[in-house]
Amino acid sequence: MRSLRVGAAQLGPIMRDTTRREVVDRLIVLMREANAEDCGLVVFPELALTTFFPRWYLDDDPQELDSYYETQMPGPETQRLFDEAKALGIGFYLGYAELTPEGERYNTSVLVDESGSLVGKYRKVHLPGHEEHEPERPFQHLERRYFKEGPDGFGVWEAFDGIIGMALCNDRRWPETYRVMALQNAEMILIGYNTPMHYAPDPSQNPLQSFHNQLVMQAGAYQNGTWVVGVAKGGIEEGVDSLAESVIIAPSGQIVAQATTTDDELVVADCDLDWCKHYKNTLFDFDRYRRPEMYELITRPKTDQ
Ligand code: ING
Repeated sequence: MRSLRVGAAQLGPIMRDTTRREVVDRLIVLMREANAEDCGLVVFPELALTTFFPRWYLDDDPQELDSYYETQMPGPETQRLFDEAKALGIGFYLGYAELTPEGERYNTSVLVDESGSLVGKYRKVHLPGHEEHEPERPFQHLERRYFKEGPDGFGVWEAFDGIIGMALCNDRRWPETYRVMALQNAEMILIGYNTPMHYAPDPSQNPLQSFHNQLVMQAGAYQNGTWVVGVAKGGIEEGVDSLAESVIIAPSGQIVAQATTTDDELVVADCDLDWCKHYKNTLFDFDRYRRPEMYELITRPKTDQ
């Protein structure tokens, strides 16, 4: 049985003046805890190195804006996280803000295997929020101003004796995210998130944040026969209350482990990657029901009606 013990490493708030060093210290504490519980993989949140800076309009302080991005991964502040992982023989997923040498800015995650090698990189496709400063909002959500949409779509990588996919936050709300990776045989999809409880465009959704969070990831897992690991940066961060409830979900759609605090918390589960076959070889047998010509037939616009 291909069993992978996964640690979902939820983070509590990271404040504006929290240093990278303080954050990496917290990540290493969680990584060591995961190692002590024999995890092979530890999953950190989206934008795990800094406060969720898209909540502010920062054009008047470009230096502060740039301070939230990493120009190297690993870089001077994160090398010791990679070193610790290699020393412990544990892999990890890390979300962070990426500034490329060409000056492109992405909301990015990397997958690092147990040998400390960088296996894969993903750049967020679904950027929520808005492009221009909207001062009437209680807080901004300027991901569409501070990041560019990832140009590569969704990929999967062979690692941890399985096929691992990556996504970020808003991606988890879109069914295509899971399906595109499942069509590449994903067996586990890792998703870090920062989700404010208040959704300014439609506050009627506020009381449903927890429900929607579970709904989309449980459906994504079940309808694609894949594990889904959702990891929050939660709690009240610079006055904004963000959803925690990090979760590990089986290919059946069942929640097998969930965070109970809004702070740094490790959630551990043994994930049998062969469980995926129970769904990929029966109900959701894509070779049988999603042959390309069937897909084309189903998705073709119905012009003849
Ligand atoms: N955050 C949020 C998310 O999709 C959001 C944006 C908040 C959408 C609240 C809906 C409700 O979870 C990110 N970073 O994508």
